[in-house]
Amino acid sequence: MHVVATAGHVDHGKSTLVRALTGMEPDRWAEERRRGMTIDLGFAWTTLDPGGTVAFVDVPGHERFVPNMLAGVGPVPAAMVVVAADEGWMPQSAEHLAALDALGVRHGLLVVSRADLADPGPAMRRAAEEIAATSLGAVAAVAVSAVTGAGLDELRTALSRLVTALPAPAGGPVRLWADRAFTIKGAGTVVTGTLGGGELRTGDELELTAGERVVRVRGLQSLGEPVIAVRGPARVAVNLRGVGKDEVGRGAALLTPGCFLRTDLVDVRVHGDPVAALPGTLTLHAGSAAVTVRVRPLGADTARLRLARALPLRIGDRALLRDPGRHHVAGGVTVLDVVPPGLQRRGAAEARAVTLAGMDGVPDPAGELRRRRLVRRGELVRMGVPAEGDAVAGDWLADPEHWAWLGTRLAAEVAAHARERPLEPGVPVDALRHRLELPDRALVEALVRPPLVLRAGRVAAGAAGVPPELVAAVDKAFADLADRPFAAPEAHRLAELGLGPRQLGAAVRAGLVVQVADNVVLRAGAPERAAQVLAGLPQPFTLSEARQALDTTRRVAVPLLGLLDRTGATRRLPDDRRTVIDKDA
Ligand SMILES: Nc1nc2c(ncn2[C@@H]2O[C@H](COP(=O)(O)OP(=O)(O)O)[C@@H](O)[C@H]2O)c(=O)[nH]1
Ligand SMILES: [Mg+2]
Repeated sequence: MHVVATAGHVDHGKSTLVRALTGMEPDRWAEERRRGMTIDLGFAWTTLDPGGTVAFVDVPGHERFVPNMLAGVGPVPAAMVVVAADEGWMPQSAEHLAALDALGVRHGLLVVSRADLADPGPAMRRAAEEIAATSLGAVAAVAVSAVTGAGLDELRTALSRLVTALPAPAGGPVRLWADRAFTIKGAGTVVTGTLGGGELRTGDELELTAGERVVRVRGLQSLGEPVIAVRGPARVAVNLRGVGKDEVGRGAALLTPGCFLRTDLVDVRVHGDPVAALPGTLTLHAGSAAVTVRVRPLGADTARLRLARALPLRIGDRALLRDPGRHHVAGGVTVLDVVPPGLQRRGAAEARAVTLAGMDGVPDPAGELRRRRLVRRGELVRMGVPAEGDAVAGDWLADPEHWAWLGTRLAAEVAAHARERPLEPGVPVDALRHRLELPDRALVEALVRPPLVLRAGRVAAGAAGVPPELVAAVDKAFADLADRPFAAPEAHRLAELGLGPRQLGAAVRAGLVVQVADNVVLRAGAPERAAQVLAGLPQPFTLSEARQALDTTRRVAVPLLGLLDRTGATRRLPDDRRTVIDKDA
């Protein structure tokens, strides 16, 4: 199916043309028919050969109803611009065209209507010139009279050409902007909209405007017929279970879960009026939604928009800024960032303007990683950025350069800690998470690479090439002795854990433990710390006093003091007492 919107000034014959092409009445409301004027969006369809089914979104031309017009054209890729031969180019001809241009609509057709009332030539020349200067470019033009039927066959042919030349529909997630919601007795709430791309199926679960709320598709209709599935672009009516009509009115969106976030702060490029000339408050029209925004200029053509209500916007979205008071389309916007950084720091706004100058709204995974350094894959996807590549931990993606720098910082923190507190078995993971300002423990753990080792919730300097089983066995041996740094695991415990002479030798070489006697090992650094503890005793001290101060057994204390004597940390006196040798003395 193809979807084409009408555009043009009130009373120029848009609805009449849609009626002539489809045999259907696009004006749905009694009031519209009574007044002979379109107020809200109308829908009708026909089949072209070639081209297949074409659905029309017929828009109101009156200046009061421009917001309705914008809700209709927002998601539509092609437009039929209608100008009356007898009236020529009028204010809403210009405003509607400006809207199509702002939204970047690239496919269209010019129809000069009411050709039985005046020579269509002048209106056609003027309109063609105006259109050529927009995103639509040079378009085919047809003169028609709905009264005499002249030109209607040519119009069908031109429409066939237009729709067969439309680009293939985008796949990807569903974002159905609601243009209507109503209640059907017995069926519940029905939402209609133009599905731009993606596929909807009955039974699908969808997020309602990227809220936490998930709704289920109870039934689908397209062009008045029930269907199991529908692929965009298409007009669809979605019957929802357990949803009130007020929750899904115009401007709401039904979304593929996990693919959109709601944002009320976006950085955009403005195509149109110079940013410096924009008023501080405008209306942003995106999809079928219209919200008030505060405009903060950043660069010459970039700005930050603060939305009065959050919308499910993604990087690359096109939207439009309008000044409702002046009936003026201020410009189109391309969304550059939907989770922009704060601008509190001095000079941040200037720096941001420079960054935005280099962005074009085409999702750039590497660039996003470089700017964000660390980001969850799911969040990038919701921003509209395809996030391939390996996660560094969990679903965290990292900029490679930043990740390498973090690895270096981690090693430096661990080394500094080991120098300051040689007896502690490494730095707790949480402390490192804090120091490195990381959002997740898993990131710290993922940064631990040899010679660093992760054991018992701490990161320590290990030795390269130490088998992890050995590290684990040593950790287990000391697990019960965490508060007694000078206690050695019992010999039978070492044997149980498979720590024989060969394994202990390897653990000593790896710097995990020091051996003070056969089958007596302490954590690396324990002798140095013992000397510090002993220095705090009245000098000289006895073996028994040392044993008590170190909260250990004779089995450890005797060889440990022997080791301290040999390394020159203590001196044994003739009466068997010892003194600590003050190195600074
Ligand atoms: N003579 C003549 N009148 C037309 C033609 N097309 C539309 N009209 C009349 O112009 C008026 C406005 O038409 P309508 O389709 O409602 O315009 P819209 O506001 O653009 O949708 C109606 O009275 C139509 O009958 C035409 O080709 N010839
Ligand atoms: Mg109309």
